[in-house]
Amino acid sequence: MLERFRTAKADEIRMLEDLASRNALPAPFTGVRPSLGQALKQAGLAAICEYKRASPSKGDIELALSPEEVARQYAQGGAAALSVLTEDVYFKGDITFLERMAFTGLPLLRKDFLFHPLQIVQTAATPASALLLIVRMFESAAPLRALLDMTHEYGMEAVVEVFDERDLDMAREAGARIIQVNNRNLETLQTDLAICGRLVHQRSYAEVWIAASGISTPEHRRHVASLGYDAMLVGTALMRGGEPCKALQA
Ligand code: IGP
Repeated sequence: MLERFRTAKADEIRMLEDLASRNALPAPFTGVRPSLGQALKQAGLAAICEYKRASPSKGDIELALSPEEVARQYAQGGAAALSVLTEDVYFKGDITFLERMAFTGLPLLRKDFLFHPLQIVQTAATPASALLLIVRMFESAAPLRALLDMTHEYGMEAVVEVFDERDLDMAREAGARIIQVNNRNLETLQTDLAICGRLVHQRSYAEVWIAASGISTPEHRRHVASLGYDAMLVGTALMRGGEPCKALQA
């Protein structure tokens, strides 16, 4: 599946290369980017609430709710940060959602398949505080580090997604400070909450740790909190049923 996600970005990268050749890349956003890392390092388990309209494993999830409406409800529901799927082919996202959800003042995480330097430049033109880098999309730590450094140079943070210990080693070698453990295997799309339990003993307190995917009940939330994670990232369970935030209360 990861290879297909990569291929889906080819047109966008070509478009960015064309803009670059004409010196017409968008200028970096000049407003304030609230720190994601700081927002997640509060006491207790922080919630990163995701605007996710569709996914490859679930198909359409919720197409009727606008990004503005969901951002408003998430902010009211106590989200520490918002995650925004901007990938269009499989997730029906759009990069303009970032701008449309910025009014809450919460840190925004751009969720997409990013592996090319021009995608970092593209993200820097939006109000995103952070962007996702998935270790499995990189062959070694060096190209991952190059994108991480670039992200930091633009005043953004990188959330580095890992699935196993090998990924974690590579994330650290590349200089990652925010680690996201994905319970969903991006090759098979299977979710197993045990993944975030398996890796957590490796956690260092200097890092910010996020548990992501498949968290859908108050029991799941309590489990992730008991493991000592700084934050959980939830999409599907919040988007479903048109009532963002209801699923994880209680
Ligand atoms: C959210 P869920 O199961 O709550 O909808 O999962 C989030 O973890 C998921 O969207 C995600 C993701 C990703 C999507 C995690 N890593 C990488 C696309 C790419």
